[in-house]
Amino acid sequence: MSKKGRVIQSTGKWYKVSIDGEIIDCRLPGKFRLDKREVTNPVAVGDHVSIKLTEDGTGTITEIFERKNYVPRQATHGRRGEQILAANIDRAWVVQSVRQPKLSLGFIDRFLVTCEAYDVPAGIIINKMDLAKKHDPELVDELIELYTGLGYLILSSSIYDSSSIERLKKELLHKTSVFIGPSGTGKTSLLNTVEPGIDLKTGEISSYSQKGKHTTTFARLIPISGGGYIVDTPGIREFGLVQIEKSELSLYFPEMIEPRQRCKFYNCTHYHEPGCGVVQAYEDGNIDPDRYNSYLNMLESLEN
Ligand SMILES: Nc1nc2c(ncn2[C@@H]2O[C@H](COP(=O)(O)OP(=O)(O)OP(=O)(O)O)[C@@H](O)[C@H]2O)c(=O)[nH]1
Ligand SMILES: [Mg+2]
Ligand SMILES: [Zn+2]
Repeated sequence: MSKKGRVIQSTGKWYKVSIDGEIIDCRLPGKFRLDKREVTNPVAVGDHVSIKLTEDGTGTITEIFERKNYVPRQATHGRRGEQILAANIDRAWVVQSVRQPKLSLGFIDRFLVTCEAYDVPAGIIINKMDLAKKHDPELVDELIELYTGLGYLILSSSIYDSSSIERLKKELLHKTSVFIGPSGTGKTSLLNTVEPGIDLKTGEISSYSQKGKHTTTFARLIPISGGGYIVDTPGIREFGLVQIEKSELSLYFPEMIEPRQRCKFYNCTHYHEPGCGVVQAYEDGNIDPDRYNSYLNMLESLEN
């Protein structure tokens, strides 16, 4: 008998598929692995699938339905292709902490570019605001102004500040959301606070490196009360940018869309070329220096 469900967890060979609330452990036939060479995981958390039940109570995935969208990152460990972090997502959140571990603007911008390129609405969470010191509050205010101006949703939060949790909860309701960020920024803690009772494992920060210890080890889709789902993902050190044409990178920076139309060369990379509208906009103070710096770092990392 064939049934439709949603993949809520994937751990190597086995996939947990939720079918009207019932969870079935499923296998994936080898042919799906051969079909899609460019991705390292043919089925991802959030995928809608058909399964066939087997006699022992497990199942076999027989069909993967077309994805509305997905969040990819460049595969790590020298593997070619991309890894799908989560599929069929209404909003992908990059979770950073103001301290422990320290904030990475490069991570945020690579994440946002990827979301732009893959049509995933993005949001930014700056967590652990209770640990803010010295100039941190002003810095976060500046980030909120910058990214809001670019059209992104950005929230500051602390698991000890209930109003920030209520604000976040409102954005998560009736949506499938995913939390992505470095280890230790509080992705799982936020989820536990938004949805008390699920009691997922969280981990200490290493006092030596001030980084997380990779407590969450596999992505998992969790239903939230009132409606909606959150995908908690394992911490990632770097958010590897997927392959994008160098001359197209600026299409994924909202503030460059208009000025790039004034570039003298159609394949301008907005770096060394004469008559560049983007460099002009930067020199006129209309593009934030940190964002332009992120752009140049990404440009350098791309192959073509
Ligand atoms: N002070 C403070 N600590 C927090 C906050 N959120 C999380 N933490 C702490 O940060 C540590 C790491 O939290 P986790 O939720 O495990 O972080 P994670 O992002 O899920 O980490 P990985 O699963 O390794 O990717 C835990 O000790 C949490 O208690 C916060 O808002 N403020
Ligand atoms: Mg976690
Ligand atoms: Zn240009």
